[in-house]
Amino acid sequence: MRASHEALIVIDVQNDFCPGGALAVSEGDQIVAEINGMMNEFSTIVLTQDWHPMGHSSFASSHDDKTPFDMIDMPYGPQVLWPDHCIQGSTGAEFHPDLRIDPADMIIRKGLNPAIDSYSAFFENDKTTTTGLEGYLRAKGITQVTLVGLATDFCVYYSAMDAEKLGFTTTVQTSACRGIDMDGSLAKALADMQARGVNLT
Ligand code: VGL
Ligand code: ZN
Repeated sequence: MRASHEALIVIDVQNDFCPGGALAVSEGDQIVAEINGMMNEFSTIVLTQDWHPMGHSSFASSHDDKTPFDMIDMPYGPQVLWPDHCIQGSTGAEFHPDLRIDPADMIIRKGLNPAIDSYSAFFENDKTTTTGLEGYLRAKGITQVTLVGLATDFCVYYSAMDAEKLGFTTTVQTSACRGIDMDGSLAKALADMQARGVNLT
């Protein structure tokens, strides 16, 4: 068992990020068994759930003449445009059916604001709007976090970078993560995390 100041944060293990889903990550489903096993080790477990309203501004379909994986400039900075995914209440937004949900203390939903995407479990992509996760973890005395889930180079990456910036000792267990790898984004994310002091195992 890990110490009580450690938390496991499971990022976006949802149907749409698994094979057959709207924004499928290759082998996204192959991390579920490992994550389920890790849940036995931690006394604090947080799951995140990408949870977009229909017509979300991060969807290519919400913009004229744009296709998935194009970039646009949003008021808060550059933004990748995605296929419609993780729409609130849809099957695609549900957790993978084999993921253990019962041990979770907390489920954080993100990406609800139609105007702002939210990769990180801590802040929306404007880098200021909080999800409340930091306060929750601090209130529970958590100082150390281990992140797993999807996708390594987007939501796991942004969450880990924020966790580290906020002063949590941060580990990404890469064996229990899979990436999208758009234009080398996976290698860049891993290098950035390493440079920042995120532990990769
Ligand atoms: C994610 C793109 C869009 C992720 C979420 O979970 O990594 N990526 N929404
Ligand atoms: Zn999303």
